[in-house]
Amino acid sequence: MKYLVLFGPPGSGKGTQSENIIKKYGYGHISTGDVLRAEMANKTELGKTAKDYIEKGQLVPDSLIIDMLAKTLDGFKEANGIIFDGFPRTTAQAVALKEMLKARGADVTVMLNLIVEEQELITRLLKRGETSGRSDDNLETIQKRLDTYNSQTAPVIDFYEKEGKLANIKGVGTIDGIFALVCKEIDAK
Ligand code: B4P
Repeated sequence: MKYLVLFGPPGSGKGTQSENIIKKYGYGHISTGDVLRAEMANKTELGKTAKDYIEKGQLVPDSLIIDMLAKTLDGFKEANGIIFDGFPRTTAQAVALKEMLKARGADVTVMLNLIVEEQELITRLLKRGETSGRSDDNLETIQKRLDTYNSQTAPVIDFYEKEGKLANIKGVGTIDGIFALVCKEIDAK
């Protein structure tokens, strides 16, 4: 069973590449962003709390995310592999994931780090905002999300580098071309 961490700044293509991985490998998929948006749409307590953070371009507190993930993880007992999409986003989340998997006799297989420069990210997210209806896909919030990424999320790269799990992938080019690089890394593990 492979455990993939799909990582990168907002708009780097984590959700896009996850769809391709699911189609080809049939892995289970946990997108913390998707789960939070579903909670927001259903107006649950978690959704209402998350909305305040997401609309400010901030991260939802670690304790809420870790609790939410632990509940979701146990739903995937029969999968061939699992993709963590948009999680972990802080070093505390990375440590919690390591502990959660260790308790199941497992560990992260590889962290796929999609590298895309900032101007391209802004262009993509503004374009997505034209149709996504997402309240965080506007220029002001995108810039805050990028700042949050640089200060709180980018250090997670060092965590996985020290673990010997980091695979850097150029996230610019055609979606199929990037997917070929992603597959190469998955198949090598
Ligand atoms: P997420 O839902 O994870 O979303 P994202 O980072 O905005 O986007 P992603 O990288 O998946 O980009 P996509 O494939 O769609 O997070 C949203 C918010 O939720 C966060 O800001 C945070 O507040 C909260 N949150 C989520 N997880 C959390 C956690 N663990 N802890 C705390 N808070 C958390 O691609 C973007 C666009 O680019 C798409 O329109 C796509 O079509 C396009 N695109 C993709 N690949 C392309 C390519 N190669 N060329 C051109 N365009 C491309």
